[in-house]
Amino acid sequence: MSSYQFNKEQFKQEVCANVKNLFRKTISEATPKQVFQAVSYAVKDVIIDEWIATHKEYEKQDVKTLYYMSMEFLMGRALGNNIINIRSRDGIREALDELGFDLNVIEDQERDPALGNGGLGRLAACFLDSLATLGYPAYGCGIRYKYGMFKQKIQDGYQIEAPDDWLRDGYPFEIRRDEYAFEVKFGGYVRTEWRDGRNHFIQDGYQSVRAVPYDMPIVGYGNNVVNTLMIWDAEPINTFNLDSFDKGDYRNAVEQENLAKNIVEVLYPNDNHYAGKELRLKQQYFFISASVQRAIKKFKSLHDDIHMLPEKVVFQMNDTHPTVAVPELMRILLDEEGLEWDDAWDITTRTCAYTNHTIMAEALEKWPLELFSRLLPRIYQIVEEINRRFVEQIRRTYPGDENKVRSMAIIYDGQVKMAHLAIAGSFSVNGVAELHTEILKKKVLKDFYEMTPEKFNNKTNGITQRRFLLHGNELLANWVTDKIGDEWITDLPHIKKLAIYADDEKCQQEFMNIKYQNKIRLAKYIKEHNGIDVDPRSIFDVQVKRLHEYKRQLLNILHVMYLYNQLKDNPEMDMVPRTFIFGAKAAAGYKIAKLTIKLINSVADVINNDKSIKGKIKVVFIEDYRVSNAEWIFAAADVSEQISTASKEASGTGNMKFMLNGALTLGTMDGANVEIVEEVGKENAFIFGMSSDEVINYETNGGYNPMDIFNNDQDIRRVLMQLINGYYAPNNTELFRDLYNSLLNTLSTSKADTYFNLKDFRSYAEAQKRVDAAYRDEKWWAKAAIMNVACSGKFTSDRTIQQYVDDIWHLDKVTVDMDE
Ligand code: DL6
Repeated sequence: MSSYQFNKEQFKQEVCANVKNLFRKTISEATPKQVFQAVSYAVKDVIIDEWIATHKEYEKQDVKTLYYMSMEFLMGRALGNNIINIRSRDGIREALDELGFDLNVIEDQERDPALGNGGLGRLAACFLDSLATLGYPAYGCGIRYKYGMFKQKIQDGYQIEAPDDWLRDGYPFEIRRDEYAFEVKFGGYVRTEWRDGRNHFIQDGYQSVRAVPYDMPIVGYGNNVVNTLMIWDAEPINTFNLDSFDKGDYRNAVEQENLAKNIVEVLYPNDNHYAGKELRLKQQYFFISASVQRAIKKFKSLHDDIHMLPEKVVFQMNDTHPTVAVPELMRILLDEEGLEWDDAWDITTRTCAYTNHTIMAEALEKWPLELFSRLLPRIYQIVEEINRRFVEQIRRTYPGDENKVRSMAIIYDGQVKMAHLAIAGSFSVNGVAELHTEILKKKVLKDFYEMTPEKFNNKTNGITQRRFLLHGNELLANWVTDKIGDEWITDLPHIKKLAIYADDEKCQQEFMNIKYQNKIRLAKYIKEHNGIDVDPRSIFDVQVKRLHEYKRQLLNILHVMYLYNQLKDNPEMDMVPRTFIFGAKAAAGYKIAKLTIKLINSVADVINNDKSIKGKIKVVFIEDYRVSNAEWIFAAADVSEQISTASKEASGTGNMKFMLNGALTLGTMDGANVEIVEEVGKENAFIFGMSSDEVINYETNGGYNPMDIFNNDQDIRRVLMQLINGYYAPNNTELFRDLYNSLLNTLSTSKADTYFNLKDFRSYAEAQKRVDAAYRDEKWWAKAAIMNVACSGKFTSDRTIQQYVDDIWHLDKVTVDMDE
């Protein structure tokens, strides 16, 4: 347990001194923003000692270290989380009170570090929290994007993207580590030199950048352990390249400067979609080369024999984005360490492991050979050789079966297939939920699974309860602790003990009252941000996640339109008032997704302003959905919409956050929903729709004809007609034509209703009816909600991390004692 003893007076003094030193002000003159900075530095002061001690301990014990490589870390705000993890929230709240500030207001000053798009990046952040809390030596390796995930503004119902200048006021928790800067080379050509009895491969005529890491502390909960997230910034090698000027090579000097500036400029805002941009490949190689170099340098500072690398280092590749780690490690082992190929390959394939996060074909990274070889000439040579040997292995395993080569080769059809490279170069390949892993094995990666079944394993995702309950929902967290003690904070399965209270009427009331308070908090937020009055006694029915066709926000809003039609036909219809809440960012270039946002807002406009329905339905689109407002949204939700087309959502993690906060899942049997239902029981959720087998069956046999449904179901037909008759866009009847076409247009070459919205519509509407009926029975609902919280134990990222450690990483736990 933490030996840090919070001292209120000392803390207050430090905050005042920071305000003075940073801003030349007294505390009473300081703005909340300035106090945020001052408090953050005071907290960092505590963290720093533990950070130093942790790394000393790691060195002393010569630990095996994980490098979790990810293009994305969706960290969310650090201050509140750090305060919780050093276990000083009450003390700091009191200290700030005495200084005349409210901790919530101060926390609210921090810009969300949003260096990620959605699930994949947030998972990485949860993993770092769990690694530190469990005491495992680990680095996160990523990019210090100047602009993170864009800020979303809604104007006239449309999404507008604004830059996320998160570093504008400086970020108090980061530390620049100039001493760990590395050079990363791009382009040029490779020449060979025979020296010392072997060929040396030398990259010439290249452009390069200097990668400089910024370290961020990752604070374990109450255990003195502080790990590091290293995010890389890029700088020109020489800011003013005199040498180039002298040679008249002005162009090259400017290009190197631009390269450095561009590389870390912005996070690509695509989720589950590969855009194939050259700059993206540069970003990938940039942070991977720097991270691998740093890992090797650190390893060599402690060990003489490079063959020991797999015993001391493991690289986990978060999706295929970091896959150049495989050839980059090979390059270092071959070219810098002078190893033979077989030796280098053995070390590499015992060091690298790969996590797959999607089966969506459009997310698969395939780099054109021309681009890949031009940008990374030496890496390309190595990939060619990896491929040559891998194809030989395929042919040896399946003599005469060229189909296997076609489906498994790393280089094929003029492209480098990153998933194939990742699998060939890794000792472990995992999916992120049981169903997802089964689909990988049986379908998407079937050939690889058959050839090397021992590599494949499942690691169902998880979330950190410390952010998503302890921090995000203080009322419920305190209630849980009152009932069962606080072990759940570091051992979530303990929360099962709550089950005995599920039938207790007093507890049910307490629980529902907490939910009600959280709904009031969210209703206020909605009033402030959207100007919409919502009734906290209505059912809060929430779908917050990235906007993607497979996640089917369209199905949700079509159902709202249908419900509204019913109400219009029969204004006295008996229904529990419902507030449909959406929050979603769409990739800037994803037209149909952006149009869906516009549709949601247009439907909201019509429905929210229709007095005749007496407020029975409200529709709210929360602008700029992000980690910080997500915490409030989960806390206030009654219904968790997890309605992706079965087989498409690899896991989902929002589903787990809702469950932990006592929302009931309304969902398909997809991703981790399957496991949620296994834990809580089908009777405590609302399940609908086709199974993944049914979906895959349709897909293999050419889809289905949505026109049949259109022609036979009058309610659906009416809703669809409203997309093109100006019902929700009186001034532009064609506005939603593309959405209509995406569902029905059988004349176009692309298939209609790829994601089976219409096919699942009736089953969804029927499940929604069950929600309505169930909510009327307050006791039943309270019991089911408590059962959801009680059964959420499996979904902690602490469990996921422990499984990675046991099956893949084999790290040792370290304890850090501050009293030594
Ligand atoms: O594993 C984290 C998260 C899953 O929960 C989601 O189901 C999945 O869609 C997401 N995958 C990606 C893939 N991105 N790319 N490329 O974000 O991963």
